[in-house]
Amino acid sequence: MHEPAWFRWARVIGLTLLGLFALAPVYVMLTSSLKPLPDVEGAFRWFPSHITVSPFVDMWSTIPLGRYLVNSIIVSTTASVASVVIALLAAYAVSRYRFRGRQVFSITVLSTQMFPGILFLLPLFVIFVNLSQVSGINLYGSRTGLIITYMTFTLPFAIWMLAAYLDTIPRDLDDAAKVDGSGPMGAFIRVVIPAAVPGIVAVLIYAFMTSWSEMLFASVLTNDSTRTLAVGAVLTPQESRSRDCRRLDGLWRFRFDPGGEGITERWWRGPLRGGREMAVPASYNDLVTDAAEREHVGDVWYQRDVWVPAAWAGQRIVLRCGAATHNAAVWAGEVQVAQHAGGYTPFEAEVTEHVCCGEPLRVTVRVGNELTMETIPPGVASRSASGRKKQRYFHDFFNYAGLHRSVWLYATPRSYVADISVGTAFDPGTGTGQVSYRIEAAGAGATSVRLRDAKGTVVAQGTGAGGDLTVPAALPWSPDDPHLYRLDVAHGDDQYQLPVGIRTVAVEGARLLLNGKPVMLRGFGMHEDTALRGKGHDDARMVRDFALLDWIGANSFRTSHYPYAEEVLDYADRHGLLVIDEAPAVGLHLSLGDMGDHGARTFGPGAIGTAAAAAHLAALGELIARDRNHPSVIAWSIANEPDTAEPAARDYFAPLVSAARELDATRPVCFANVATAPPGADVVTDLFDLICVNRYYGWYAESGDLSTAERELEAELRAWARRGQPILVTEFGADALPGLHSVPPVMWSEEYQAALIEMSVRVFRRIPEIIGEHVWSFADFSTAQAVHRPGGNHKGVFTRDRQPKAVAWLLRDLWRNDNQ
Ligand code: GCB
Repeated sequence: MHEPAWFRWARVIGLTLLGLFALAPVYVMLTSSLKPLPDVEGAFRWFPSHITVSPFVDMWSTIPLGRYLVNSIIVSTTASVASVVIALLAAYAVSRYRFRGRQVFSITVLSTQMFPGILFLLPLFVIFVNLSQVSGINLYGSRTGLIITYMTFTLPFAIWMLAAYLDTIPRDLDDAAKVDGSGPMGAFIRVVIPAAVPGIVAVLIYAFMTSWSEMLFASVLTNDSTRTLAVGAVLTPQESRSRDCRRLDGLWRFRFDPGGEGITERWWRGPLRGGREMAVPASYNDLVTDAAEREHVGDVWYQRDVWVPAAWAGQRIVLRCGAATHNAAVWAGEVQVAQHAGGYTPFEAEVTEHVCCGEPLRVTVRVGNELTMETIPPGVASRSASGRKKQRYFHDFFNYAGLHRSVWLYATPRSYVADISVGTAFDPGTGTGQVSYRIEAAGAGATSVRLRDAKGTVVAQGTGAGGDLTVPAALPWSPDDPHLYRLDVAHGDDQYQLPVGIRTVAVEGARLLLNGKPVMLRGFGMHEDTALRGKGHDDARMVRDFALLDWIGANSFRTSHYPYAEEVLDYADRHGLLVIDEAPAVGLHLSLGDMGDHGARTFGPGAIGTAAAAAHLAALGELIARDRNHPSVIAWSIANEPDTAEPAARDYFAPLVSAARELDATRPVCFANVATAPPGADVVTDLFDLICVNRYYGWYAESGDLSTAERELEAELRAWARRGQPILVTEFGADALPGLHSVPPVMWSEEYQAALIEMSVRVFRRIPEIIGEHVWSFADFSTAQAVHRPGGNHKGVFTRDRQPKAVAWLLRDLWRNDNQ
């Protein structure tokens, strides 16, 4: 038959497109990079910046990207085989038992399938994505999405194709197969399946391609920051009889990536070009001299070589990153081993298969600092008229970025202790302590624990993965005597030693009890912030900060506004500080003050929506998983100053509070309330155990008028007190430029700062429900450049280089007297 020319062309174009489509997975495999689409602002998003693939995460969580291909083949094959089996049975029924709607079925299938993909798939995709945004249910790029697409596309088409195929097999053959007594199923197996093999193969290929394209869509459109390929890291690396560590601090090769070329050009495949070096751990921002580099928005790359000790042969080798702010991907040699979102919690990946003991290993880390409406903390990046990428955010401290904490390479035996969680109880009446423990271990071997006192004497022991240890005449942990036991955990040949403080924390009425006794918290909201190093962890700064806390008589601090380095909590355990441990959820208030937009709504689609909520939940989960064994941590703070006057805040926070309680039922849960959500306006405080309030009467409110400020502060605190819950004032204070003096006290002078703090404390002492005062802030710190921030935020009681302002002496007198 004569084929018209247009038909030949259509066939060539069709086949070429099909070929390209089939090659798409190869493209992904070759580049091994999952690029996000750009953000498009607005409530209705034609293309979201990513599709959250959290339901896939469990499938992928343990599989490094290098094995993406194998993984997708396994998932796609399983899905296609399943759909072919279902389709074959349905097609047999359609073909052999004619039914009335057969033609309607054919027409429906053909009309949905034969539409050019772009016309049909794209609108469907946009609809799915928007429905997901609104409903919070992940319809695309999830298992649900996969099933829906199967139902709408693959299955009907496969049934239709196979039914047409089976129609060509004479029915007499079925009857012949039934002569010896077998039923329709027998005929199906003996005749239909063997005769339909070519059709089955064709449908299998079709189903496989469809399912793979599903996976591909989900992956290619996934912002890398939403997936955590590495297993979250919990146990801090340590040396023991069975473990060895290398801390990769020092100078790394370093390169800015303003054009976002690192991924496409695969910078991990060779030494980073450009000859720059960067200190680790440190923020890079204040170590450079170029303004655009200090304010860079996007990726930077770090790289170094490390010798993997020959003695580690046969061990399990792990690469761990203490904190990469705000998102990162890690390569061991050529293989991507980890990807992580969240700037203040550790992550790690086993790299045993990707290293050679006795040989050097090239470690490359891509660190991204961009904040979006789907990250925690949130932000918005845009381009200025000059073409520069700019980052806006809704919190006060400078958006420092880089490798902020140590990167480690460490080795454990193949069977190892993977995680430990302890809970403690103390009975002040009998003096008996309880330590309950749960061990997660991998590989063969027996698990056992021994609890030793400070002298090393075993006071209790147990076997197995979980249990309770009783310690008669226990020495409880407290700020006055931060007594620590040591839990020696063994699994197989592996050993891990965990410091344990036996203590209880409880909220009873309007009191906070530690070991059954009321405590008053005195201290600060702090920041990890110093000149040059920015947010990089620094033991020297830590030692000085704790020395000053001791000097001034503080017993407590809040890790405002993110989880601090693990070293800080270890130090707090040893030195008896009471810590409110905060998730990095700051700036969830899009209409606040100078940083926000007047009248902007915070929670909901187009603003802080389901993706941000998922990121928040993940950050909270990682915080609790990392810090739940620290006796110093007495409460979880879920967020700082969210807009809790907005009704939608309740639905946003309720699941987070439940998650925190589920993850750790032993500590109170709180958040720091903002001035725009006083009693009456706030819609969430009843969900929490403590009332924490940040109040700036005399500074942002009633500026310069301390007598009115005193009345208003007292009136508001008394209104909170009527709820009968304990109140912690998590922030109060005033900026003071070091060296600016004035009589009478006026704003910005050291005297005014002292007068405001003295007035506030006077009010607190009149209200019995107040269980603590945290001055904002411990030390001056760096902020984004802004007209109201002369060289940063100066609410520090200490200067940025940790010397006292006038108010420090006042607090010292006050708090040291309290302590006596
Ligand atoms: C706040 C914030 C804190 C700011 C502070 C200020 O309420 O929680 O991050 O630094 O006010 O000084 O404005």
